[in-house]
Amino acid sequence: MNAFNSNPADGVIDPAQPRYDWTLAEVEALFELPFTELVFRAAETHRRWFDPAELQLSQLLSVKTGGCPEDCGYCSQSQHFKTATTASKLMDPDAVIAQAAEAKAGGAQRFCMGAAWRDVKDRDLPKLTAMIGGVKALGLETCATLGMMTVDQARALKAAGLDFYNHNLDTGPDYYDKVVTTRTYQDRLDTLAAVREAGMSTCCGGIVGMGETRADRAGLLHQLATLPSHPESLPINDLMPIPGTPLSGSEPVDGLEFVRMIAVARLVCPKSVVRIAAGREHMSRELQSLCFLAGANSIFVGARLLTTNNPGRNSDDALLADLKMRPMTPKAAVPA
Ligand code: SAM
Ligand code: DTB
Ligand code: SF4
Repeated sequence: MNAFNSNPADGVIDPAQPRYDWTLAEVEALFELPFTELVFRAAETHRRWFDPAELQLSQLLSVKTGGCPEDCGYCSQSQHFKTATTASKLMDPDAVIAQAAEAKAGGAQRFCMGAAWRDVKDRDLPKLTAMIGGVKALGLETCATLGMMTVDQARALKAAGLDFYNHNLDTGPDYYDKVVTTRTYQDRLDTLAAVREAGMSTCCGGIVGMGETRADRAGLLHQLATLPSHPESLPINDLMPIPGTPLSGSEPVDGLEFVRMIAVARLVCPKSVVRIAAGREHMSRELQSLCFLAGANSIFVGARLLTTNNPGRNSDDALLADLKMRPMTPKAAVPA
C-alpha cells in the first residue's frame, strides 16, 4: 500500500500532511537519515503538493541600502562593520516600480523589496505603500523585508498590496546570540506574529554556514515547523561571506549538508515554497539540481541579490532548460 493512500483508521499517518507538533528530536532524526532515503522522502512529499518540474522565480531589490543599526554578523549593511557597501536613502516609488517592471519583463514572478532598517517607521509608510501598490499592479507577487513591524503597519502594507513579509529567524535559538545581539529571537517571533495577525503570508527561514552545528540547523527548522502556521515561503540562505563582517571567515557548509537542510525543510513544512536564497553564486549546477530534487521550488533570479552577486539570467535559463523545468504556474503555490 502506498503510504499516501493510507487510511488514518489503519493507524498509518500520511507523512505529507502538515504537522505542527514536531519535536526537536524528530527533526534531528530526519537529518540523520541515509542521504538517499532523506532525499527520496522529501521528493515524495514535494510531489504531493507541487509540480516538481516547476520553480517560482523571484527577484530582489534593495530599496534602502546600508547604514543599518543592527549588528547581524553576516550582513554587509550593518553600520557596526566596515564593508564595501555604501549607504543610500529609501528609493522613490517610481524607480522601484520601474525596476519591478524590468524584472517582470525578464520573467520574474515575485518581487521582494528589502530595506536595511531595524524597524519600519510610520513616516516611511506613504512611500512604501506607493511602491508596493505599484509593484502589485504589475501583476507580480509582492514581498518586503523591512525589519520589525507592528500589526497596524502590517495592515497598512497588506492593504497596499503586500502579499508576503520576509522576516527570518536566521538560525536556531541556541546559536542566535552568536550572530545578532541588537534584537532577540523573541523580537523576531513577535514581528512574525504581527504579520500573521494582519492576515499576511509569512516568508521566514534562515542561513547556514555561519559556524552553527547541525543541531542548530535542526533547531531553526523545528522553530519554523512549530509556528502557529508554517511560513508560506521558506528561504534557505547559504552564507555569502562579506569581507569586514565577523562571520565572513566561517567554515563553509558542505553541499550535501545544504541539500539535507532543504530536504528536512520540505519534510517539516510540506506545503511551503522552499527557496534556495543566497549562495547559488557558489553552487554547482549539480548541487542546485539536487536541491530541486530534495524539494526546493524557488530561486532568486537576476544578477544581484540585495548587495551581492547572483547567477545571471543566461546561466539560470540554461539550467532550467537542461533540467526541463519551468516557471511555476501561480495556482501551484498553495497556502500552507
Ligand atoms: N533589515 C531587514 C531584516 O533583517 O529584517 C531585511 C533585510 S535582510 C538583508 C534579509 C535576510 O537576508 C536576513 O535575515 C538574512 O537571513 C539574509 N542575509 C543577509 N545577508 C546575508 C548574507 N551575507 N548571506 C546570506 N544571507 C544573508
Ligand atoms: C532571504 O532570506 N534572503 C534574501 C531575501 N530573503 C531578502 C536576501 C539575501 C541577501 C544576501 C546578501 C546580500 O545580497 O546582501
Ligand atoms: Fe540590518 Fe537586516 Fe542586515 Fe540585520 S540583516 S544588519 S537588520 S539589514
